[in-house]
This record gives sequence, structure tokens and C-alpha cells, in this order.
Amino acid sequence: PLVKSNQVSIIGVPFNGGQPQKGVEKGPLRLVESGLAEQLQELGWQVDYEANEHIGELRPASDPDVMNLKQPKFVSAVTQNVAHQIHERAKQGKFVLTLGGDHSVALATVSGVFGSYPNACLVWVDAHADINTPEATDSGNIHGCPLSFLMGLSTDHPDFQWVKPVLKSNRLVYIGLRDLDSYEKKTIKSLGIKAFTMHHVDKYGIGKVVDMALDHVNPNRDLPIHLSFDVDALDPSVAPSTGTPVRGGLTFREGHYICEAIAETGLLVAADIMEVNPALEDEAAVAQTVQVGCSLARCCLGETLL
Ligand code: B3U
Ligand code: MN
Ligand code: MN
Repeated sequence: PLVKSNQVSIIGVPFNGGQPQKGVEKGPLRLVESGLAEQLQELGWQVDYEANEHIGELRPASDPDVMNLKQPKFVSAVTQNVAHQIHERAKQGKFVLTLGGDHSVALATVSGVFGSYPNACLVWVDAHADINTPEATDSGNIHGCPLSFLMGLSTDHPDFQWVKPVLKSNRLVYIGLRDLDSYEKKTIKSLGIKAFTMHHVDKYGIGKVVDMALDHVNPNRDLPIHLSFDVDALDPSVAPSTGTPVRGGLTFREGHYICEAIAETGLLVAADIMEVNPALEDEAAVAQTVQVGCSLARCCLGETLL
């Protein structure tokens, strides 16, 4: 395995500034309160946890839209701060498990992880492609844009000059897509980014899809893997408490299979569990979503069925 220790750093990022709905900032604490750290210890990991409760203080007094993007200074300050933290933990040889927070936090996770593992590849599991540019975004929500910054498709936004284009198009693969903007479709095609939509999951089955995804980004199975899992990739019947649910998603087992199969390679160095929003839907739905988030994380850290 590439992670040189049995240590995992849980990085909580209680942040909602990449999208308009309150509540997603409560995701990390709920996942931890439901016992995630103890569950990982049970799997043999030495666990440390950083709650990052201070990040709310990084909100600037004034944060007007810039180039269509909402709250650019807040998103930038938080993600730059957390990127350094993640880089440090990864450099120490720890597995980095980041709990969102909205998916703009991937600016931090990918920057931090690829800072330590420049030859890593990224598996992005999501209903959405999150590759809008400031020019292209209709919503202005930065959680729909992180990959465009990380790939160097958005280089002129003044607030995100710190984001380095660490991600090459042949090192990114998507699984679970089903709700793309037209600019995103064009970009994925023109850059030749490998994408397994729900159509491909239906056609090939999840086992073949994960094999093909890894064959593309990691043909010799020797590169570090970062998995960024937006829980809205799962069907809303499986993970209801999330900001932008889209019907027709991954089943409970398909989602877990992705994590299990990638963990099994021994190459997984970092995982993100994003967009759990405990303020949405009723308490049963929240409990269900939080439990799914915890079990996905456990699978990333080696839990198996037998
Ligand atoms: N592509 C749309 C919708 C969206 C992206 N990510 C989420 N929703 N969660 C946008 O706003 O950029
Ligand atoms: Mn996302
Ligand atoms: Mn999504």
C-alpha cells in the first residue's frame, strides 16, 4: 500500500459557501458523532480528527460576486487554508479522509493530495461533473466548478490564483454522472475526459465500470488514487439528505462497491465524502444519509463484507 502508516487523518470541513443551502456545514460533525472515528479504529486505523471549527472566521466582511461566482473570497480562503492542512497530512504518509461540506472543498482536497502525490489520479463519483468555469456557470455556485480550476480551465479568476492546475485530463475519471450542463458536456468531450455515466453503469454493471475507469486513469495499477465521492451520486432513495438530489442514481451496493474495489487496489491515499446535508429531509432520512456516508468511508479504509 502507498499509505505508509496505519494512520488516517479525518479532516472535517464544515463549509457551505460553495452553494446556497444551509446545513451542509453540519455534515462532518454528524458523521463523526455517529461514530466514524471509532469505526475506523475498529478496522485497525490510528485516527486523528481535525474539526476545523475556525473556518467560519475566514468569511470576509464583504464578498461580492466576481466573474459570476458567488462568495469567491470565502471559498478561496477556506479551501486554501484546508489545502495546506491536507498537504501536510498526506506528506506525513497518512491516509486523508475529508468530510464535507460542499464539493467546492475539493479545491482543497485535490490541491493538497496532488501536492504530495503529483502523479495521482482522481476518481470523481457524482451526479454532476463540477467542471463549470466562471464564464460558463449558470448558478454561480462554486461547488459546480472545482475541477475547472484544478485542471487549469479557469486561470483568470483573481481569487483562485493559488489553485495550481495539478490535474491532467487523462488522470480524471467520472462515475455516476446524470445531470450535466451543456458546457460541461462539451468540455468532457473536447478534452477526452473518461466519464462513466449512469447509462454506462446500466449497460456494463458497476464491476466492469470500475475496472474500465481504473484501466483508463491507472493502467498499470501503480499510481496513487484520490476518490472524491459526492453522496448525490447515490440515488435519492439511498442518500436523501443532500442539496441537489437527482433521481436515477447509484444503488447502495454500487456506491459501496466503488469504494471497496478502489480500496482493494492498495493505491487509495485519500477519500472525500461530500455534500451530506443534515438539515434536509426528516430525521430518518438524515440518519440514513449519515450512515451511508460512514459506511462508504469505512469501505474506503478497507472494510469488506467477509
Ligand atoms: N451543474 C450545476 C448543478 C450542480 C453542480 N453540482 C451540484 N449541482 N451539486 C451547477 O450549479 O454548476
Ligand atoms: Mn459534486
Ligand atoms: Mn453532485
